[in-house]
Amino acid sequence: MNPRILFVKPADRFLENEFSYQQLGPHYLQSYLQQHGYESDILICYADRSKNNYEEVVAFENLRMLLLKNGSTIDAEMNPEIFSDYDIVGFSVMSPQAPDAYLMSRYINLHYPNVTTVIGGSHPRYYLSSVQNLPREIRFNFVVPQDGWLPMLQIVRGDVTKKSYSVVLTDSQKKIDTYPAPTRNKALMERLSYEISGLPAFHTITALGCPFTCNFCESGRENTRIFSKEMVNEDLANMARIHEELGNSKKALMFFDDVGLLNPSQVESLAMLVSNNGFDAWRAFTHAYLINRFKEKLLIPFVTTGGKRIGVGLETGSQKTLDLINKRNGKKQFVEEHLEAVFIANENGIAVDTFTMIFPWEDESDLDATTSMIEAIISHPVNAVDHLGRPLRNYVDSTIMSPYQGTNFYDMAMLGTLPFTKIKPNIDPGTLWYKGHGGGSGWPYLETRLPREVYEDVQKYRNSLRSEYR
Ligand code: B12
Ligand code: SF4
Repeated sequence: MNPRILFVKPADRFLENEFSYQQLGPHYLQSYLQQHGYESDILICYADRSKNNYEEVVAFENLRMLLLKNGSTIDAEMNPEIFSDYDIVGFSVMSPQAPDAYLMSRYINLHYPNVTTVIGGSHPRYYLSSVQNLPREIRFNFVVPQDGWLPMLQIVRGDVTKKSYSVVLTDSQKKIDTYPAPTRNKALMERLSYEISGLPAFHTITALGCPFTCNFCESGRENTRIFSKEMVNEDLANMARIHEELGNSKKALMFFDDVGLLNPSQVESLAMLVSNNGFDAWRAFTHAYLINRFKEKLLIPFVTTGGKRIGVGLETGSQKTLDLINKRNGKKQFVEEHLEAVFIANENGIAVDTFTMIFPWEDESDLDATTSMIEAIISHPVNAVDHLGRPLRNYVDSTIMSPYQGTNFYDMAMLGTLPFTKIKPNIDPGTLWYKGHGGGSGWPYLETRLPREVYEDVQKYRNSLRSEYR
């Protein structure tokens, strides 16, 4: 008999809205196992926001669960006894979700020691040694730091055995173009509430990794790997079908790739998939350097197939900080070029979602430079309207940089070469987030150039400039 398998997405207590985007990792693994004859369920945990303490207290009492079973859905108070219904429980974990994942593994180890536990996702990828060395009562049987497809199949087939310690299964395929499209569950997607250009939107990705090398970002060290065009097409068709089943007469799509618009021929190919599947609006990320380099050649195929917004990491208006970030693989990138890229997009009828950060070495003049850049962007007109007839507006996002393990800035901080900065040792992964409630950020620092309050006041001001809609 096949084992009973459950994937768990732990709660995101710090997020403003837990149902903007779905966490896709378990859905890629679910369809892959299905292809090999194994069914599985997915448990989406989320904070019970009617409880006052849900943010600080990591406990079952302030959690709810959405259980997606084959053909049925249960939405109820969290009941950890549910784990006894399964033989294998696999957690998909990003760093801020780690405390919740540990709460559940502790419970399973105590009450159901026969259940096999697995942890995968970006937390074990970048914090492998701390996950591998968790105290016995929290320990996972298997730790999967890289690709999950083959290790999960090995576990399910019983090709690998549990030990008294955490067994690490590392697999990193050069190519990912044979994997199936992720599962798409209507009951979950019905709850998602993200809009692009006034239309309901779902998201997907077409590639992993990034060709650029920003020092604050883990993806800067990951090779770019691309899913097959057929697989992406199938995924888009599945999403389009669910939009229709939900009665969304017009529909939008977002590509969450690290860098989604890479070059003109790749954008043309994506644009074709978007329009063939009947999407009315779409959004993707790109790099300012690519807009400056390719201009209309990059943007026209996007905009003529409903492309309305692009997300671009501008990071800072301070040239000193931009130089330190290494935004362009060792080559100089100027702040003026970033602004120019925004204006080129705006003239072509595309609104820009600009991401900026506050860096712990910045003084008042660095902060002022970024604030001025943001003010110029937010007041710049976009040459188009959205699907509700409103003028399209640029958007700004101001976060405080968090040096995650797996980034060059983290390594520099450890070596003491990151100016004015000391980060907390043995940091609680639950505080590792840079965008959450009220647009605020976690605080991983022991020392910074200016006091925390100064940075947070600037962040609040910048975020107050955001437009009401996107
Ligand atoms: C889309 C996205 C989001 C979306 C959706 C969340 C999601 N996880 O899908 C949103 C906007 C909500 C989001 C939020 C955040 N994100 Co984000 N996000 C991404 C992004 C761009 C794509 C995720 C994705 O779909 N990947 C595709 C799937 C196939 O990859 P995967 O999830 O890693 O799964 C594979 C393996 O990890 C493994 N695996 C995954 N789960 C499991 C489970 C088991 C049992 C097994 C065996 C294997 C396994 O198998 C899969 C196939 O190989 C990634 C970067 C990237 N390219 O991965 C960043 C990324 C995951 N995000 C990151 C961060 C920092 C955040 C935030 C903290 C930002 C913030 N707000 O402060 C929050 C955290 C939210 C949370 N859940 O706690 C970091 C994570 C760093 C870390 N140490 O965990 C990443 C790596 C980006 C980066 N380079 O900085 N994110
Ligand atoms: S910040 Fe963006 S462009 Fe830079 S390495 Fe990360 S994903 Fe790539």
